[in-house]
Amino acid sequence: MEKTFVAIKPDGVQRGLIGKIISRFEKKGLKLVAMKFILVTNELAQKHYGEHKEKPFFKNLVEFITSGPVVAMVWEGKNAISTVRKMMGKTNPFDAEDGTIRGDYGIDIGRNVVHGSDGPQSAEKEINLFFESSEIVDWKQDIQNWIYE
Ligand code: D4T
Repeated sequence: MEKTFVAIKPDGVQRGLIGKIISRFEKKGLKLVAMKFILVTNELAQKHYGEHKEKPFFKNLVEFITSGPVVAMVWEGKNAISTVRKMMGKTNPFDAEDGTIRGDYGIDIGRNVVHGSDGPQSAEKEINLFFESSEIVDWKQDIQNWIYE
């Protein structure tokens, strides 16, 4: 099954949205396989957002993601990467549909509440950046027959 990296950003944590966001992924049927509550270091932020290094918003982005605790997670399931992206909605909450996380909880592109990997390569890179392989929990979700045909 596919794995994806998901983070609740400092704005989501500060606004008390951790439970609500995790609950959405649980209810969807995705399986949580790793989770930790951390402060992202400047070095980790630079690596995570490396592709945006030349962008004008890069400095603010790094300042923001290192400004307070983050919930880092790995979720697993069929098409987990695109499922999470769909559930998050468009990058800019203004464009995100109602019913998506960013559509329901965000206003500003620089405070878009959650992150989710945008493809298999970034998922692998981000999972390895935030987690040791020993931190990924291999477990059987007993209700799986009621989620998958
Ligand atoms: P993340 O990576 O946070 O899940 O967002 P996306 O994958 O949906 O979008 P992204 O990589 O294009 O942007 C990364 C991050 O930068 C912020 N951002 C983006 C910003 O502050 N100003 C901007 O103009 C853009 C494009 C929001 C998300």
